[in-house]
Amino acid sequence: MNDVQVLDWETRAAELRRDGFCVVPGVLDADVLRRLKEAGDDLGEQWTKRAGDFLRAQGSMVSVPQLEDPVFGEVIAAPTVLAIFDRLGLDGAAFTAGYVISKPARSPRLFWHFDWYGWEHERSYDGEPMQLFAMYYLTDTTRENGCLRVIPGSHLRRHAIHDVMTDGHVALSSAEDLSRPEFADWPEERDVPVRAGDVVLGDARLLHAAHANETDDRRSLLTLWYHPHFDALPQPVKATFMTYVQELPSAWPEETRAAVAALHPAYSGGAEPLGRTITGPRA
Ligand SMILES: O=C(O)CCC(=O)C(=O)O
Repeated sequence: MNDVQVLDWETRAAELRRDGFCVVPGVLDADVLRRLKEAGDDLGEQWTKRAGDFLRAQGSMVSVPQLEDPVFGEVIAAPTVLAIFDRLGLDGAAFTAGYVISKPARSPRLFWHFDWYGWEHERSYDGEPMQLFAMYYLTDTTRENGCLRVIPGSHLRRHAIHDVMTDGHVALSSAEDLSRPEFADWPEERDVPVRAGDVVLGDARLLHAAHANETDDRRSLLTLWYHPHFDALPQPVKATFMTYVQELPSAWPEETRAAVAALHPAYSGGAEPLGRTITGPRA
């Protein structure tokens, strides 16, 4: 992992709070990127062979227990990543879950959604993120191969998409009806093309989607979920995040497993986890 040189961390920190996302360039070094890309593309290929069009809109959703190459664990627990959180004022982050999402060549767009389901808790409506995604795209991304799209500010402000969203992505995942509003172009949206090895950090409440992959190459990414200031979070939120934790692959070396396990949240109080809700911001 590279020692990241961002001169203006304050600007990045302000963007993340205001827009709901920011990009930190050049985080993965060439060797880690090559290993991640090989392993990520391979998992995506296996998924496509096995599952065919299941989750056509996403491409694949391969979770941590299946990420057997140790490089995934190395990236999850990399001191560089934790140092980035610290520089953004998001220290004390716990790690719960991760996925390889891999769009095959010539696959449809991903629908608008957020990764936050704790809207039942009042803290969802104030500024600070309780969950962040860290997305590492493993190829350079463009509009043509399915770069990320976001609606800046939608982590805190209500958007028309929030009024049509439904839970359960079954109909959306099969991408059968691309005329649905969850697949639409919206005037406020912004493309987030990146270089392979950059990391996109986003507030889990942010509305995001991806363009179709219209190229002949696979477009893979690793997305990881972190929870800054875990120890200070409300108890029901902590209890919820405990339910997100995924088993670590037994194929990882003990050292890698221990480094990731040290980032897992710890909560033993009696609070009930929050119900899964998709309310979205109020105003
Ligand atoms: O496939 C992408 O580019 C976006 C992935 C995504 O939306 C997610 O991880 O929630």
